[in-house]
Amino acid sequence: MSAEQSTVVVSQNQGETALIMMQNAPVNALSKAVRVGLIAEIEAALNNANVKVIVISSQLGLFSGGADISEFSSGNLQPNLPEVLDLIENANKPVVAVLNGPAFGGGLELALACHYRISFADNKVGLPEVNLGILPGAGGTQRLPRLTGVAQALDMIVSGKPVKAAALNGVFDLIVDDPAKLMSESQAFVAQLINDGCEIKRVKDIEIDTETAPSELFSQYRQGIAKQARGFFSPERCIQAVEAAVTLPLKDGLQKEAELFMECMRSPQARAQQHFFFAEKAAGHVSDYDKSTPVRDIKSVGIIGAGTMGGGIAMNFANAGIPVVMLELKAEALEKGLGVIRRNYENSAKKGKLSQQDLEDRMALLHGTTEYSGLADVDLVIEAVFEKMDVKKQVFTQLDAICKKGAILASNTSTLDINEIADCTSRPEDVIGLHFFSPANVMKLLEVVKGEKTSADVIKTSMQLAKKIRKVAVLVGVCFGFVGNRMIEPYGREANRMMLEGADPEHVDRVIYDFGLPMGPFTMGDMAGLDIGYFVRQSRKEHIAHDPSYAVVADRLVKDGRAGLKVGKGVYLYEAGNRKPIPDPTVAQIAKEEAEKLGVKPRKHSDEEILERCIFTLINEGAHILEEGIAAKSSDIDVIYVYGYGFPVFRGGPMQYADEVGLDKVYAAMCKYRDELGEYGKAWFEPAPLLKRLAEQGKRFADFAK
Ligand code: 3H9
Repeated sequence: MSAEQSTVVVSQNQGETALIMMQNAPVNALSKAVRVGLIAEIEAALNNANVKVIVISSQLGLFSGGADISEFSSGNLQPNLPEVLDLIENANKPVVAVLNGPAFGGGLELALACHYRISFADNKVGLPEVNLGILPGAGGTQRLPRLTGVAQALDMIVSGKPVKAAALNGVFDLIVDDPAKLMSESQAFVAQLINDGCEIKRVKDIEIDTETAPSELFSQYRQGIAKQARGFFSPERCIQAVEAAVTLPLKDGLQKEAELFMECMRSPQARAQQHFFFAEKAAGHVSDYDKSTPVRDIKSVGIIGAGTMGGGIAMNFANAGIPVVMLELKAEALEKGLGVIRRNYENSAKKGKLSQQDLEDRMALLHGTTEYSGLADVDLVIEAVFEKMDVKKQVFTQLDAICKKGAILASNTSTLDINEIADCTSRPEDVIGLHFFSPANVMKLLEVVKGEKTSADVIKTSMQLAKKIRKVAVLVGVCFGFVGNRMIEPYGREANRMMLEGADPEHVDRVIYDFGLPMGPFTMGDMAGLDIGYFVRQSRKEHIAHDPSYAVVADRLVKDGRAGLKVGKGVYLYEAGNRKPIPDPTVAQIAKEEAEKLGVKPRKHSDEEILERCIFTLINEGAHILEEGIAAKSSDIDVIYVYGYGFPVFRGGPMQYADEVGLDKVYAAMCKYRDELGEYGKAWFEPAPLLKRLAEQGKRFADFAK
């Protein structure tokens, strides 16, 4: 492509300056067309005797979002970004990057290869490649430490977190306070540069003072991130790349960076994390509404229930500046709820995450009422009352009578039928499920549950509102437990059944923890309270009655008063004030007794069996959910599992994990356990028809569209 043909990179000469502008909407991803365009425009400027300085900037609101991630899987990478940056660094005329907006990944690397950099103070820059399972592969790991110092570069590259330009020492030659003056001050900078004889400052000529980067710096850093980097492949490679920057000249360091980059790029984790990047964006692409669908104005929110859940939900809205009215019928409960919220904010303030002023501002947005009439004027009500259909129906009948026309009536139910709830009102089109995850002020996930009659504008409003309160919303359909809790059921069931078959709970938990979840099913059950699961099983007896072994050990523990962490004993024992689970041989004894009563034979469980029985049955349920249309796409399930259940992002979510393992293997394992585990196997291991079909066709869940 010639310079004239490129539309994503344009250039104009202003006196002795060639101004090269990127305009590849939406984020100036450095796609092949941009790379070709940049090369063409830079070469044209270098060949133009009238041009003394080259400026690279952007026509869009941001400088660049980095390499085009969608190109990684196509392999269509020539000319590659390092080639473009080589051309820039070796140019015999000064090249100035003017960052008129955020620069991430390859976008920042492009700027680092230039001879001068200009930005405004509050602009955000970063190298977030680690979040995609890779590392900065266009010189970022070599050039950033040379400019800003090893410690800051290491932290930016390994954490992936952006920083303000003004906080990035040594990188910018000019920082402008007022973004509106960026271009005029850049022009003055360039004029001065020309006046001073166009000196070229190449980062490759900077040598790192090795004394600033002793080996302890790296070992301490490794130790410091060990917990959060557990299971991840790329953080360690990021560190190795920066280590190379300290000891090697730029050319060799770039070679090392390229090797490590390719090692990461070829890893399943890179595929998983890049899948997840697009999965999260795709969750917002919903076919139930379009651009023309109106959005309701949500200026105030009512919340019914000031307990843990209601309080957590309320905080989300207060944090976003939206006033909240909280309803509790008893003044005491209301006071208590508001007190808990204040204490939560105070804890944040103590940790320095919130100023005293912000704390007071947020509390001022929270009002209480003990009467339904207090909710008459709000635009959205979310109920977080006891999880029982009768109770929910009473609440919605009252809301129907009280709330103004056009108000959205939402339930935070985690399991119950939204259609049944909606039908007890005269306005089922205004009713929707907004399923927050506990703790609701912390967890990023929101399952938005559409009923049969929920109107498109209510769905659209809910999805947009989720963004405003900084949640990741996934739209799902109605069924027991929706997506997340429905899929967790077989996972917990298998863990319990294996305990009955003689597996040690700590063995099961260890396998799941090693797979990458924050904790295993038994530790999770104890934390949530074993009585919660017991209660759900009581309400679903007809669905599990055919399996007399279903969670019998857990049932017995609850009946024996072992409800989990909160009472100091559940599957594990706990010392007062300590959350560390202590294995208890009594539980194995209980399991043995129950197994004997039921005639369940003891079985030796390999790590592989534990993992497959817990995770593949969860995936199999996901396949049902997908085919039933409860989730619109497999990537939506992945988003729910990563944000709602701590499924490791380096596996991309359960459906991506299945696609990576191969659906033929998942299918074969389901068949194996179905055939091996007798009646129990027949009851619970029948592969979902969709899993079978896709496996036979050699396809992936990601290929499935309803
Ligand atoms: C890299 O640079 C590697 C190099 O080191 C080495 C190379 C050799 N590519 O988030 P938004 C899409 S790796 C392709 O809603 P915002 C996104 O999917 C890259 N597409 O906008 C969405 O599509 P859709 C390192 C991209 O304004 C649309 O653009 N860089 C890319 O809220 C709008 O996105 C990163 O990791 C991309 N790089 O936020 C930065 N980025 O409309 C990743 C976005 O179909 N990107 N899209 O859903 C971001 O963090 C944010 O998108 C950004 C803009 C802050 C830039």
